[in-house]
Amino acid sequence: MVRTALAIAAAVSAALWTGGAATAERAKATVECAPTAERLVYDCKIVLMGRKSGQPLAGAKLVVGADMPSMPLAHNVRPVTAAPGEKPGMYEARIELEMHGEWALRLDVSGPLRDRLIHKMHFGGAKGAETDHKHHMKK
Ligand SMILES: [Cu+2]
Repeated sequence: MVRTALAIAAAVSAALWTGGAATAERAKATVECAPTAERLVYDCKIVLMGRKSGQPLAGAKLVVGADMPSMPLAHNVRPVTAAPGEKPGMYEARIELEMHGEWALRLDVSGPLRDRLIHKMHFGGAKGAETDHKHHMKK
């Protein structure tokens, strides 16, 4: 019985060791989103780079989600898979938001490395008092 307990302890420390050794490269991103002709639809250009190397991160799978930090659970924007852009490390995604305001884009990166980046940015408001609100039904 003692022997079993020792074996389990050894397995746990091995697992911790593997996790602790993860000094792998992470990702960083620049994001630019431009309005389209369609309301609340934006074309986003994302550049992925290695955080340490600064080198473009080509051949990644990038999934872009969006949420409003100020409104937890209020929105349900479907994540979209970005398409490769003009140059290595560039990606393009068309996102459809539900209202103007501050959004947090969630960039899920996989392929050459795995990472999740949260990128906060403000959308819309060019006309000032935008009151369009798909989910807030009270008027
Ligand atoms: Cu909202």
